[in-house]
Amino acid sequence: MEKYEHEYGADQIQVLEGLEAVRKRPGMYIGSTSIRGLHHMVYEIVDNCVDEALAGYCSEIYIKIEEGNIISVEDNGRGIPVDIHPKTKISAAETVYTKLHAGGKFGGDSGYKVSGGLHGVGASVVNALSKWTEVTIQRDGGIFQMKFEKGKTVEPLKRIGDSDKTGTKVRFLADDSIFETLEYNYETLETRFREIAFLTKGLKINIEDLREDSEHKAQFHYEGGLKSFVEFLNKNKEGIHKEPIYIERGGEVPVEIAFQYTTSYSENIYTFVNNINTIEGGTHLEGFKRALTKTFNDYAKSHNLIKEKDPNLQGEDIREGITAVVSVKVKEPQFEGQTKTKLGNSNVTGIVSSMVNEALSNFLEENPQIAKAILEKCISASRARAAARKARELVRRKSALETTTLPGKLADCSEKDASKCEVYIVEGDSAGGSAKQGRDRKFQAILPLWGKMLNVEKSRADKIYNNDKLQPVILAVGAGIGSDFDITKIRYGKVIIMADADVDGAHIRTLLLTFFFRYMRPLIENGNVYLAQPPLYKLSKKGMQDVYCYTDEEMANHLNEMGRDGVNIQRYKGLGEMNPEQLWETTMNPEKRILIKVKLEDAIKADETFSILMGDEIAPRRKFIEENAKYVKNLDI
Ligand code: 28G
Repeated sequence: MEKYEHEYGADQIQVLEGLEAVRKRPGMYIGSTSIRGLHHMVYEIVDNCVDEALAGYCSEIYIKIEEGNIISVEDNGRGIPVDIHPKTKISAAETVYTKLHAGGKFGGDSGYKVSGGLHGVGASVVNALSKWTEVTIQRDGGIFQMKFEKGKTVEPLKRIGDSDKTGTKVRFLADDSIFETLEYNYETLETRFREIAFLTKGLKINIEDLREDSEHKAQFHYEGGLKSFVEFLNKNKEGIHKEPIYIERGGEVPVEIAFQYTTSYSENIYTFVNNINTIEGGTHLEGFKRALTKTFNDYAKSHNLIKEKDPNLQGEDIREGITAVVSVKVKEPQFEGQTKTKLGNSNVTGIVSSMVNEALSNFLEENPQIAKAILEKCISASRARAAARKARELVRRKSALETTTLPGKLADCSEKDASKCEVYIVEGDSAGGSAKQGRDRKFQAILPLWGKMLNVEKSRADKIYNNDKLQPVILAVGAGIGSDFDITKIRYGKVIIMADADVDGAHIRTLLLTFFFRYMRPLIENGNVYLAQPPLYKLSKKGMQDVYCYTDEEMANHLNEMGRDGVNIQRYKGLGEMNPEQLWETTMNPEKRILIKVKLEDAIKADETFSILMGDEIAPRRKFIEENAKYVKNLDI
């Protein structure tokens, strides 16, 4: 009891002021008030269940989206303590829900929450941003309940019944005067809870959508932990060894790692700190990469797979085709980087790398077949990289010699400030011609592409440099590719893909997006890639201005407005059917056009999509196309 002393010392007014601050500046505490922040409300509560699971007391969580966008979360842990502090007369549970705990996740410089250490952080923020919250606790033989409105206690904790079970249940309705929307996206929540289940071996997570017209539910439970995660990530790829390699160590910085090599050429390493996806990597990632490079090189030399005098295999070669998940738990994590998702704690590098060195070298000694298969792939990656370097140098030399470094087909713009410039990558020569005539040549450049594009998913970097379809794109963008890519060198602030609204158009769009995703990812991350949206229909009627429609729905609405009689409907099958003026008016004029920004919401989803669409496996591709048969609406890749 003594240890609560100082925690309960703060007086009640202080507490209320604390939660008022949350309502005044919600973004500081929950990240944003968009749907993103709304989803964070659920994550904050579920995090508390996960903490209880990590402490070893909770094995199952139930999450429900109830009618009216009420969220219900229940765990079978110990239940939040209900004892009342003699001085403040407030229960421990009420304190958790009304006291603003130091260091909101998004607030200022304060520390982040550490899973397994700081129960309840975030619960008061969720409470403050909810119209109402209801907490029900089972423990000490009883059922206890308390209720809040906008963070204020309306019913303090009281015993409402008996129970021999234990656990916590929280229901809340997010405040619609704070959030832009209350419509939770089931898929988003499901994806995150699947991820948490992978990251928390053995934990059962149930999610159910009970809203009208939505019938979804799922249970996630992985005894394999990260090993299952890697199997999941590789489900559409072909492994070069059967099972992921798995490493787990406890201690001061618990580390769990799984990885598997596939026949693909891309490198997919996902890292987590305290279950938070560290998109920008950091010291844990460095440690893992360092150990991979060292251990594989040591093994290759000592087993004569490469000669003693040969140069070492480079990290890049050793990571070709790898899918890995690295998860660490750090007591006081320092997050750095633009989006604060880069681990900074410098001691973590050595901890991870020495652990992986030891475990991996043992593994390779015990599994020489697997070692050989992986190293053969690394060695051929290394050869391809050498060829790619030559090809790249050739491109560079060529461009240094020629008066212009730009591809011949490019019609460049006159503006010199790259941030104001746009390049339209246009499918087909005829559409390219119209675009060249229709554009505003001050700031709009046109690069026509024609013929069959290379599928980068099935090729190595050397092929890409040499490819006559991609080379113009690389040169026009002007910032290199792969690990050489330098976003500060891009020649256009907007790279706009303009393709027909048909199957072929969708195909070329996907090929280009795959290329940008695999070889110019910062371009997507930085929001420089756009899709032009040409109209699907033109409606004309005597005495009225022509109306362009971009969707079927829009057309139906306009037809009703215009009165259907005497309206001529032209369906555009391709960009080539529009004359330069029409193309400018409908698709290129910044005042009128619709541009779709390509966003990288979730790299895991995007990787999955591209390996399904572009990879070797046929069954998942058919399934994906069937499931997404409707014209691609959601362009977050
Ligand atoms: C259902 C939705 C969200 C939770 C617990 C369990 C304990 C706890 C939560 O303690 C207060 C402060 C530091 C110990 C801890 C129970 C120890 C013993 C808990 C949840 C007390 C918070 N018995 N389960 N908080 N600590 N589940 N689920 O919130 O000293 S929060």
